[in-house]
Amino acid sequence: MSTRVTGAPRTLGDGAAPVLDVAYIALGSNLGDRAAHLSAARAALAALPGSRVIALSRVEETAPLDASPQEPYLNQMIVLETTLRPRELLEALLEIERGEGRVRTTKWAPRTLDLDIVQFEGQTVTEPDFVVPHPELPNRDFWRRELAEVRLQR
Ligand code: A4P
Ligand code: MG
Repeated sequence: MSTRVTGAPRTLGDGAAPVLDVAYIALGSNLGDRAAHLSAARAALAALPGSRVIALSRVEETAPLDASPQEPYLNQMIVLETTLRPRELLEALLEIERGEGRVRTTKWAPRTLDLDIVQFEGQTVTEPDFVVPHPELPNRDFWRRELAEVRLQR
């Protein structure tokens, strides 16, 4: 699997240090070898250009939020320091999902790998197809628990 993101690192000006964002990324899987999909996602995130994993929560098993019968999820939160712009990061996450065989069918369908940007430190995104903080954050106890866990490591 390979992930390619184009574009030079952002800088504040000539010779200035690159602009670093801190992104809180939720990993989820409830299809196939769930642990292997999360493991591949961790490796792919760590290998993104201009990026470094600075904290990660434990992997936890959670009951599916959907009322329809589904397998339980493995969930984990990762904190990524990155020079990628928010949109570049989202594109990279979608490519990592595809690399793990993610096929989009219906909303909330079982998935090999789901990568959601839950929060950025110090910035919000409100675009038609891209919203950060993730609108579901208030409704997901496991994300809030994992956020608390990774914040203790910072
Ligand atoms: N998108 C918009 N904002 C964001 C963001 N902050 N981060 C867009 C990532 N993507 C964002 O996502 C659809 C589109 O959302 C993306 O292409 C991107 O442009 P999707 O993953 O194709 O759709 P989805 O996952 O079926 O729907 P949605 O609403 O994204 O669902 P979620 O929030 O991903 O939740 N139960 C348990 N226990 N654990 C889980 O992790 N996850 C889901 C899916 C359902 N039930 C779960 C869990
Ligand atoms: Mg998603």
